[in-house]
Amino acid sequence: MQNGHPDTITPLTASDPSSERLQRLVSEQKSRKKWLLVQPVSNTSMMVDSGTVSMPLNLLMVATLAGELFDVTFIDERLGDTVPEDLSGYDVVAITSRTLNATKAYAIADNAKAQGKIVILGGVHPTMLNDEAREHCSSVVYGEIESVWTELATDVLLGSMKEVYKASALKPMTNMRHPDFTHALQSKRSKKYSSLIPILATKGCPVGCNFCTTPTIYGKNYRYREIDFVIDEMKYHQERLGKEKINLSFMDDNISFRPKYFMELLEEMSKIGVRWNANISMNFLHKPEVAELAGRSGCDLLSIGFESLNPETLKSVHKGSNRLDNYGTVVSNLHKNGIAIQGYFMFGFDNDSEESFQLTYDFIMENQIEFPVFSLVTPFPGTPYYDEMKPRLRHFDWDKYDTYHYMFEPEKLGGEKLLENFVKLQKEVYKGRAIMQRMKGKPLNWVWFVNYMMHRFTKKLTPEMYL
Ligand code: B12
Ligand code: SF4
Repeated sequence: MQNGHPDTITPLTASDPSSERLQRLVSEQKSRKKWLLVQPVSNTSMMVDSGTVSMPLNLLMVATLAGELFDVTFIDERLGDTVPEDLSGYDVVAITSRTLNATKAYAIADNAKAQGKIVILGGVHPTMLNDEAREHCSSVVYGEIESVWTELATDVLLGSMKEVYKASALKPMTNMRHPDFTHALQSKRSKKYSSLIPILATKGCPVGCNFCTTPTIYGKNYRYREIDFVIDEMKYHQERLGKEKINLSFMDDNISFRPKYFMELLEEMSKIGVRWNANISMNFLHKPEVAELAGRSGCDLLSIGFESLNPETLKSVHKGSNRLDNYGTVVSNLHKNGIAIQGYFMFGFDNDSEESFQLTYDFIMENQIEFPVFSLVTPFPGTPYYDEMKPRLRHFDWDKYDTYHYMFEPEKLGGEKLLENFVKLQKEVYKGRAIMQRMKGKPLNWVWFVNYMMHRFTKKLTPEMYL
């Protein structure tokens, strides 16, 4: 037990021979090997890594496992901390990467490799493009670290690394351990982290949108933790911070994919007084009792991928969870229960026309969407959409894969009209008058502040920024 929180995973079980071997190797270590864990900052020109940043739960999970056997230094470059040029103090350099920071991750990896370190790359981008990533490191971890940890840690101790670590089966998540936040709080700059506490209840999303990496990596799998363990982790944070009203942010791909689990989780959360937000798909949000329970359990905001108001586009990307005739009902159900909506809208599809922008504007204004987020459709490497669009892609510079660069010429609109309308829509939605209309009657809270920041930001936008 740790501060009343049960240690739920037993990675070193006596019954598993590979774990036994790892245990023996650990006990034979003369001194603990030193790991440097890095969250690279991206080189992208847009707002992506600026201001307050969210605590990287992915790298924290790596640190939590590694910290049991090794000495861990945790560097999150997005805080302003930098990786030293001279890495002589470390044995292993392990770096997480998404596509938008892959170039930076590779530069750090190349430097570590040149200094003879064991270099491990993990995260979405190395998983999707492991041949490319292998050029820059000793080993690539495919997917989540938990499923390969015993083998990886053993090989580090033996000094004999494999090129790729890929589990034949995913480990159940039911009793996943809670992350050790002390690693992320090592930095003097950790105050730059958002006050939202990252937490995970489920993993995977079988909806199967063709632009998303989740179905490619985790397939049709949808796993979840025991509700008791999730609640226990929340109580641990309440205790750690000395207050009941803590703000949690679920890192789940789609927290509501299994309605029964979701409703049970919310019922339990409603008893402990936390506030929370999450990504969610629309699959059953049209049912009033779901929004009612979400509100009662402390939900402040839900992030919903509306993506498009064009049924042809939704069909073309296989977004089966979105039914246009439900959009309005979903929004009003949530609003009735005091839940704000972060609505994601994508542009740049072949079916988009000038009318798509007007339709989106009208939808946002009529439904008073509090926090609309606009991005340009980005075929991420490894997804079916990437394979389909590859011959038409304008960029293979990963710094531009931040969803704020125009990736291909959409058939109906052409590039110029796409960007002109994309910029105009953002400016219109975040004009002072439009903000007042969308936010009318809403409580004066951080959502207003975000709108104010977006107002300032969108004023400066030009089509050229997205080229
Ligand atoms: C929650 C989330 C966010 C949150 C929080 C991000 C954060 N601070 O971590 C917010 C809302 C801020 C966000 C923002 C964005 N996101 Co996002 N996000 C996610 C989501 C749904 C879950 C990520 C997560 O934390 N999962 C829980 C952790 C525990 O699991 P994990 O990430 O899979 O990590 C495991 C493994 O990858 C592995 N691992 C990871 N790193 C390492 C490192 C080593 C060394 C090893 C060995 C293993 C390892 O072990 C980990 C533990 O099991 C993912 C989808 C997904 N499943 O990846 C998209 C996803 C990562 N996001 C994506 C995108 C595009 C974005 C944005 C660009 C969107 C935008 N336009 O603003 C920004 C970019 C932010 C940034 N600077 O990186 C894409 C990235 C695609 C790509 N190829 O890069 C994803 C994959 C969704 C998609 N469309 O496919 N995101
Ligand atoms: S609903 Fe969201 S998480 Fe699920 S496959 Fe589609 S984009 Fe990915």
